[in-house]
Amino acid sequence: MSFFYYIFDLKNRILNYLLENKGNGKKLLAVLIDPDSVSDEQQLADTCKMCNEGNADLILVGGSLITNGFFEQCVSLIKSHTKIPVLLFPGSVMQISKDADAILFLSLISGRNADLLIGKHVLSAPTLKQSNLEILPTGYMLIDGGNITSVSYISNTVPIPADKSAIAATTAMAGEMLGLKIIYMDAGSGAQFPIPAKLINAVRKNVSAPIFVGGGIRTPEAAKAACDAGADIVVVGNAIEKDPSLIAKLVAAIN
Ligand code: 1GP
Repeated sequence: MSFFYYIFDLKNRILNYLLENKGNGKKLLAVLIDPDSVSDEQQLADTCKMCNEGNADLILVGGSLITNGFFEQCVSLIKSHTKIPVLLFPGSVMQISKDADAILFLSLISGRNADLLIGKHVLSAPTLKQSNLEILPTGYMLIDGGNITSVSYISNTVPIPADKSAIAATTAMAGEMLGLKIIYMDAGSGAQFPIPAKLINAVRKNVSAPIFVGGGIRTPEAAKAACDAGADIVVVGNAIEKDPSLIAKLVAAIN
């Protein structure tokens, strides 16, 4: 490997990690930490410990609405407790921390809210350019999970109906054609139902980008079903907040 390739490789460290695991058929677990749900530093340290012991692959940090002003401190504390890559999953332009490894640079392609397709990106671009964060251009797609979630309310967009696989597939295809490197399908945190296998599979058949699937996944069986349908990375937040010992069971189930 040439020196220049090596430099290029470092710049795309997380994307290459996702692509490599996708190529090897290894499924990944991403634990979502919502700073608003963290009550104190000890709870955060305990969650990180469970991520380490349970062999979680990625940690996502973010939330639709953060009211406790704990975001920056939360990211730096997580980094001090674990070597697992930390990816920002921002609900707003205020959720940027230079301490993370990468940012899911989300374009909400299931919606028609111009601000979330390009507007917020313009505002955050100068800050991101100056940071060392790896930028992961991500097509973010909300899928109806049976209830109105914070993300659909705050984003002021209508999710794709869960039985409209063709709409989801063509939306993901268009996102990939626009150059987005990752597709993230989300039923929203606390969704009543996770995204159906049929819809995940329709997207899988039509895009080669790594696919994140999250929202309403509460059991190892549901995580495995998402992976069997074509997800490369499953994201679990709420269920792990309630029972961090689930991490190890989720990792065991998907591989
Ligand atoms: C939400 O995909 C994540 O954006 C995780 O959802 O909290 O329901 O696991 P849950």
